[in-house]
Amino acid sequence: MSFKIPMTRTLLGMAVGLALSVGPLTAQAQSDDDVTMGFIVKKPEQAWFINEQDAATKLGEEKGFEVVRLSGEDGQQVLSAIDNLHSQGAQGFVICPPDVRLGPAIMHRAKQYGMKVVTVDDRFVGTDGEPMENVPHLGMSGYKIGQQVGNAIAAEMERRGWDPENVAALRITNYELPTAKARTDGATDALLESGFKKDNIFDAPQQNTDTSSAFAAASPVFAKRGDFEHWVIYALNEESVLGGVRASEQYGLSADQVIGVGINGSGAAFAEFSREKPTGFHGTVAVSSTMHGRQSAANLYKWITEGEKPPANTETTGTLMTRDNWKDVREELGL
Ligand code: FCA
Repeated sequence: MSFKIPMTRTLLGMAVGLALSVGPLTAQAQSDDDVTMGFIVKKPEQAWFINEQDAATKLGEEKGFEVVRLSGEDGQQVLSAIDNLHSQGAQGFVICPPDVRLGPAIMHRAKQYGMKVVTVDDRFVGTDGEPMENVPHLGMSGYKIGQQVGNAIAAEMERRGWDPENVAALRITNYELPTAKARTDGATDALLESGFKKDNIFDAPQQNTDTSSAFAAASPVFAKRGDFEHWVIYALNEESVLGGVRASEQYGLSADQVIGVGINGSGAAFAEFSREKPTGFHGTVAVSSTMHGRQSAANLYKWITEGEKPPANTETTGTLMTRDNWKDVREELGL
């Protein structure tokens, strides 16, 4: 008699366990209150990524799932972050990888743990050099946003009455990252269409996607091309454009000689617009990092709980933000 109750419990437990592992609905799904996901970012100190992680965490609080915020500044760190997530019982993670070519290695590790993966901002590239279409992605529509940058620069050049013959462009490039190339290509094409001189575009290849790598890349270009009085500056993001603008200042160019237009619309731009005097940082195409963080986490949550795989690729758009309208745009985009 005395063994009956524990026996029943064991059988019940087995039945539940079985249903969870092989039941038609539950094979993919989890009960809502035990979902844990990671949110791994390549640059945890940058405002863009802090905001994305904040937005995902907030959604988790609303919906009742846990978000573990992790840094993945190189391949080794990403793989340990995945191990760490596994030990915390996570069912998947959102990631902006430090190098898109790590995609296959990251997916290999995630598969070992049965984790679901979605990328945000920087899309994995497979061994064939093509985007990994089977990993759901959400990111900027890089080329279009780049065109917005180019158009904004062209409009400001016209407003200032600059003659394109005498204007140089500092193009800070990162061709290892496809979204970065798409963005600077879009800006270049828009500038050329507006009548910008192709020969006046000078490249500054940066090693990373931050301000210091852009500063280091930009300085020698200004030093070599002292013959130009007017400069425009563009790059994959505002952090990098700011590096270019700081280098132009160090070289002795003033705010009215420089038109820098970035991309992101994060704390880095707000700090610049809040300065008492304008700088060469004219504007930035703002994209909602809040939406990127929230939506990618929502997509993964739905995949974990309902078994619905997110769309292969979601592309987001941007709005030009300048010293004049930045507070309004910030509010509109929920930043
Ligand atoms: C890349 C850039 C970030 C941000 C993001 C959307 O990861 O490095 O600054 O622009 O895309």
